[in-house]
Amino acid sequence: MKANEKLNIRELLKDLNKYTPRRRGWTWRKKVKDLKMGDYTYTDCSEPLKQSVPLPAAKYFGNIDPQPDAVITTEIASGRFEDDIRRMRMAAWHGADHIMVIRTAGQSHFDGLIEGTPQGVGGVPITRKQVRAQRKALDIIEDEIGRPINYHSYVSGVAGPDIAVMFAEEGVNGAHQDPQYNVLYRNINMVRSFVDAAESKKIMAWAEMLQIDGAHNANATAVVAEKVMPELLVQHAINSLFSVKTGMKKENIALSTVPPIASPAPDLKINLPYAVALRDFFSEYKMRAQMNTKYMESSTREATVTHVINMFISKLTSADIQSTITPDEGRNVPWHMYNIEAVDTAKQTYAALDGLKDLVEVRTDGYMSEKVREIKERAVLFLEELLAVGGYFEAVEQGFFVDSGFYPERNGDGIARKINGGIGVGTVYPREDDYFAPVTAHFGYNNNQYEAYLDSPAELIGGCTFEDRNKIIYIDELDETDNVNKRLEEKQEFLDSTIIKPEVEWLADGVVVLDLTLPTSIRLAEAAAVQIAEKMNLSDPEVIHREVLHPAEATRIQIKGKIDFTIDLKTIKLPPEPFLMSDEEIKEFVKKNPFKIVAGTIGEDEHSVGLREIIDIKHGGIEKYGIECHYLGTSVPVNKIVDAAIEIDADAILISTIISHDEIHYKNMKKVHEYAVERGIRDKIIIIAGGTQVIPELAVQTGVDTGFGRGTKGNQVASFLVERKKALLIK
Ligand code: Z98
Repeated sequence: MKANEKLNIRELLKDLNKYTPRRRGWTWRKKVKDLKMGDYTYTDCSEPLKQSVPLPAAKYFGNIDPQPDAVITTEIASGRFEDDIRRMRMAAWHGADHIMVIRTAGQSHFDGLIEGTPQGVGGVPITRKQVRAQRKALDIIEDEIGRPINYHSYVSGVAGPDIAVMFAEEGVNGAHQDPQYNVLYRNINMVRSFVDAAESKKIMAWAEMLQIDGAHNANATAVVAEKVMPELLVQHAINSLFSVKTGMKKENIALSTVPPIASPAPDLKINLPYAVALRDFFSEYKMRAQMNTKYMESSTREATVTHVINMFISKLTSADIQSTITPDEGRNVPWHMYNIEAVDTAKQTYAALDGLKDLVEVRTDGYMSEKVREIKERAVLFLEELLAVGGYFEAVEQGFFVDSGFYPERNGDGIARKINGGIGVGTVYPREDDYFAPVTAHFGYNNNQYEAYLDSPAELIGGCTFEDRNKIIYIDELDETDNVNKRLEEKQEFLDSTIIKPEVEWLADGVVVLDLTLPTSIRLAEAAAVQIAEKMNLSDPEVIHREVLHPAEATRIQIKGKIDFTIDLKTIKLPPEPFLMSDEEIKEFVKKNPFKIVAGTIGEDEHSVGLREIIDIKHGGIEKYGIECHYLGTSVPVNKIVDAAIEIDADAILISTIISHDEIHYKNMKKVHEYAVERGIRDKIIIIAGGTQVIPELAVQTGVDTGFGRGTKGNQVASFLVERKKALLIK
């Protein structure tokens, strides 16, 4: 795959029935001790990528792109898996190596696998075809970036074990699995959920998938998230130990941890002791740190700040996986650009905090030790009471979980479920004495009558689908109207073509965002913004963010809408790219070949700002490269500037003109050139003319070496000077 080529989705979908995943299990990043990059040595970084998109500021540091040692997660699920694949490629190039795919709303309640690739709502339907296509795409993407990518979704709901089997067959690398999630948030019967979980976990253990639990959901659901801190530890404990008992390795069990509160509350005072308490209790397990979605509304700025502060805690307490909720999640189904922003936020923050633990230490006395101990004590007491009432099921019946009281306080508003209630109640049956399932990684009683096959029951049938992939039944599209091929047909105009439209999540969805500051109150601003969008011919306008700048003076509104026109790239005539040398190259040349220029605005032109910007170091002017600049001022007569150049033996003359009536700017350029010829220096001096009205092609026709128009920067001028001087030296 070439960097400048697009992924061909149709090609990718070909021969999916023959695809075999190339590995099983989870992959961690490879930490590099004292990684050298550019002028720096990194303490907590992993192997660099083969190809990537570095942070914008990297250009000041030799384009280095240090990759932290923590795995970086991004959640991508727009409803159309084919568009998500393109976004996965973008995210991987920015530094994500854990791609999580959210399931379409309600998939927890489907009692089996679904097939095909229908369009999803709030996520994508997790089907074999969809999973396979994405895993196959990630194989290609990981080859181009040079790092394995973990693919992840959910093993929850009433079809948990079926999904676990399909994931094991398809090389899915990680999954959320926690029966408490089913019970509390999906009202699935608790007995059924725990039985299913035993089976699912056993399969996940065989496939060496990484498991993430569901405790953090209590945080997002609770009335006051900090009050559920004790129960969070209990939920983690139940799922972790249960998983170990099914045969899962501890290093494949990740606790899903979320800092419970966010500023303007004093974030660190609560979230840091909580994180420390958690690590004290669960030091043998991995930590997956996610940010708390509870407080996320429509401000992408606020979400980003919360994310960064959360990562400060992750870094102080060594999270193994850093999740990146997109900063637009409170207002849209996540868009491409926000996934990328979140991944970059993580990469940037981790690079900034490299070596943090060598620089600062978390205190273990005073406030910290008291708070940590308090959280732990409350958790232990919670667990003891749970045991005293008869165990987890009884505790859930009594509404122990997600109560708004801070344990041992209880407000009676927890999520209570009945042991004899919920989806799938009464569907668990004891196995008969002669029960036998010829499958691998099956939990519990099996095949006592086939003693020779106790450890490998699948051998009796020559292997199950885990050993013999030919036994997997791959079903392609069943729905004739809602399938990927139909969707691609509808987008044909934009596939393999030069026709484009802007997009935020799906190819050519046409969505754009306007950012408006309106000098009025919030409600009026909102209504006015809709009118503005309509007048700009945007269809389906919808305000996605409102922010008071002042109750009367101004409101900021972000509004989205759709455009209905396209652009054909074939019609675009691109000017040649400005020639640019690196700063180091220019400096190096000037050091070896001392370089002098004279400069001034000429004729009767008093506009000196542009020229000063080109010269002055302040905004990156040419003096920063060591070029000796003699600025003669404004309205310098033509002869004087050339004479001055001769007097100081300058290498170049820089003239600037803004006034352009009667083509006076070109006429003056011609005069400078001709006078330089007359004085016999033209063949060894460079003459450059700049100004807002200067068109380079026309400037050259006057005899000067080149012209620079509006928006020119010092590095462009310096690059030209050096290039031209090199040519003169060769002559
Ligand atoms: C995250 N952004 O954790 P359905 N099982 C568990 C879960 O935590 C979740 C699901 C299933 C968050 C996503 N978690 C929230 C243990 C969801 C979701 O299909 O919505 O029921 O599964 O990364």
